[in-house]
Amino acid sequence: MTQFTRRDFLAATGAAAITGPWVHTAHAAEFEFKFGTNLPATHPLSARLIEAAKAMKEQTDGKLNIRVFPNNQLGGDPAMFTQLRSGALEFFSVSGANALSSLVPKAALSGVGFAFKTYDQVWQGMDGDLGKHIRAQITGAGLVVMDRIWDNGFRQITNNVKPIANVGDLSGMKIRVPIGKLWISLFESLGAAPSGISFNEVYSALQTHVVDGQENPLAIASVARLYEVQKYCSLTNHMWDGFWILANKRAWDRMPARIQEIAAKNFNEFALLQRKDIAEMNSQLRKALEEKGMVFNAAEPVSFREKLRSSGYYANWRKEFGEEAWTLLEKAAGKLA
Ligand code: X2X
Repeated sequence: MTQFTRRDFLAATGAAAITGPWVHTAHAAEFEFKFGTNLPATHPLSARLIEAAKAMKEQTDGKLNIRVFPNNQLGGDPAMFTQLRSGALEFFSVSGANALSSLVPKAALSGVGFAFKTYDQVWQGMDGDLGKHIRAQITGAGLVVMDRIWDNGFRQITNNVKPIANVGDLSGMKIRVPIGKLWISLFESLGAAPSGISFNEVYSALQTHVVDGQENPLAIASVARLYEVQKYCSLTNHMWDGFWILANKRAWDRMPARIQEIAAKNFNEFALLQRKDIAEMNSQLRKALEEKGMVFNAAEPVSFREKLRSSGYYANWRKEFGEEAWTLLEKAAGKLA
C-alpha cells in the first residue's frame, strides 16, 4: 500500500501556490504537544486547560496545538511526572505537595497543614513572594513553571466510618493521601493511618475498602463521584492545595519567544477563571452532595492544630524547609507555631 504523505502533497500541488485560511487546518501544527492531568474533563482544571489550549491554537494560527489528556489517561501522577521529565509528555499539572515534591521538596511548602485560612492569604502568598520562592526551586530543578498556580481548593475529609469532629475521631483511621512526604507526615501526626495512593486508584481503593477515607476538595468529591463510595464529609479545611502548570524544558525551548509568550499568557489568564470556578463550586457543592446522600459536619480546627504543634509536625517541617521558606509561608498564612 502506498501512503500519500505531506511531502507528496506539497510536491503535487506546489507548496508556494498554497494560500488561504484552509491551509492551517490542512497542515499538522508546528508544535504538537500533550498535556496530562489527573482530573476528569468536567473538573475546572481540565475544562479550563482545554479552553486555554484552544485559545493558544487560535492565537498562534494553528502553530501550537496542545492536546489535553484528562483523567489520568496517560497514567497516574508518578508516571506522568516521569514522562514530563523525560520529554515523553510536554505539559503536566501537579500539586506541589504531590509527585513534584519528590524532585523539588520545597514545592510542598504551600501544603503545610492548617496554614492558610482564607483565599486572600492563599493568593497573596502564591501570587507574591511565597510563590516566587517556590517557582525558583522548580526552575532550578530544570522544569518550566507558569507564574500563576491553578486552584485545587481547601481539602476536606470523607470516610465511611464516622464524622470527624475533632482530631481524636481520626485516630487509627485508614486514609488515602496523595503520594508525598508532607501528606503522610500530616496524617501520621494527626494520629491517622495514611497510605500514599495515586489518584487514578482512589475510587477503587475506597470501593474495595483498602482504605476507609480520603481527603480532597468538594469539587473533586463531586466530579470524581466519590460520593458513590463515601458516606461522611467533614469540613476540616486542613490544607490548601493548588496545581502548578509545568512544561518540559526542552519542549518549551523549542518554541520561539512569541509562541512561548502566547502560551504563558493564556495559562496565566485562564488560571484566574479557573480559580473563580473552584471557589464557586466549593461554596455551593455541599447541598448537591447532601442530596446524593453524603452526611456533612463542620470540624473544629483547634484540636487538630494543637496536635500538630505537640507532635512536632511544625517544628520538623520548619527545619526541613529552612528559615527563609518558613518565614515566607508565615508572612502569607500567619504564625504557625
Ligand atoms: O490526588 C489528589 O488527591 C489530587 C487530585 O487532589 C491531587 O492531585 C493532589
